[in-house]
Amino acid sequence: MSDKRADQPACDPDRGKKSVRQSAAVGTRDALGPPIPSSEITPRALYLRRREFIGGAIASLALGLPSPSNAEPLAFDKGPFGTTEPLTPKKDVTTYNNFYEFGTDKGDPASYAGKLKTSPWSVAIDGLVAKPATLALDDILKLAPLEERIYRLRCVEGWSMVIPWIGFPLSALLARVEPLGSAKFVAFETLVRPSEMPGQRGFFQPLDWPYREGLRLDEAMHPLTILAVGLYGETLPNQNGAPLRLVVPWKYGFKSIKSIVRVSLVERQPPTSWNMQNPREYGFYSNVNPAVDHPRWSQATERRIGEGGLFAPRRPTLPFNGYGEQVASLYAGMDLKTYF
Ligand SMILES: Nc1nc2c(c(=O)[nH]1)N[C@H]1C(S)=C(S)[C@@H](COP(=O)(O)O)O[C@H]1N2
Ligand SMILES: [Mo]
Repeated sequence: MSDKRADQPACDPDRGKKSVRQSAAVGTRDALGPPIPSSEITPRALYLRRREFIGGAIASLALGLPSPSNAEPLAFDKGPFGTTEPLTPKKDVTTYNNFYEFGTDKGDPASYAGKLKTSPWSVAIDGLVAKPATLALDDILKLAPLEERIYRLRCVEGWSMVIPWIGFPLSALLARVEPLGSAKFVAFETLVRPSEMPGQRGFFQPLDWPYREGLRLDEAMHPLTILAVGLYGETLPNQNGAPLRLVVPWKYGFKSIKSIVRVSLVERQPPTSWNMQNPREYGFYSNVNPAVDHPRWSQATERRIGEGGLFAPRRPTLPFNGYGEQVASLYAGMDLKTYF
């Protein structure tokens, strides 16, 4: 790794403060309206296929602009583990982002990700599996019913949000390829496409591409771990990782890798992007832990985005981001200061 990258204050709490939306309004569950039963909705695949023909495409072609939103409604049921905390306003969820493939400022993903072509899309699932497969997004969507999961997202930079994701358990995708007994970890990769991802072009490259993440197999199989295809009832905006991204709510946000094109079952702990970039600052496990500070800042508290901006009181950060009841047993007997 070059010194240039090691010195870069990449996942930095001060980065992008200028673009924090100081929204007073706070979303609620009611803003979404009641979930519509799946049986009353056109098959999901149809929605996603329609995006190729209509969506925002015609309007943006006519105006010569990148489409601000190709969002299409999704059919879903209410899933387990949802928090009842107020939702972070959609505007914040979709304009204050980390997605370094599009740039390092918080506003860059919303500005530049509109040009990413997310259809067609397929995911290669390989490695230590009985049935390796390359699955088109439509086939992935048939693996399990979509659920809404309202999760807290805690970024290692010291901010958090509450996001109503739409997705399904990662375990359903893994079951499809039948992991072998020798598989102990799951590795994930994001798309590399410099022509559509300005952060992958030019002189300064903050990370080695592809963006890589990984989980232990038991973490990957845990029912809290989902692949998200939507938020706020609609398909994912590109800046949030369309068309398919991981969400692991008890870990720092950088584990929740976006725009996934490859999932590999492996025997050994796989290399992961932020750990490669700075192993002293970013561990493989990266479970949210108020008792283990980042070398350059405390992790004891967090700022909830949308709650009165920089002047709102910080909240205490909870062990495992408040999901300890579900996941603490995965780490029984492990020293979480060593395995941070
Ligand atoms: N491919 C990719 N995935 C990524 C990132 C990234 O830069 N590239 N940033 C991560 C970080 S640091 C966070 S906090 C979350 C942010 O997700 P959101 O923008 O949907 O809130 O995405 C994670 N997934
Ligand atoms: Mo993050």
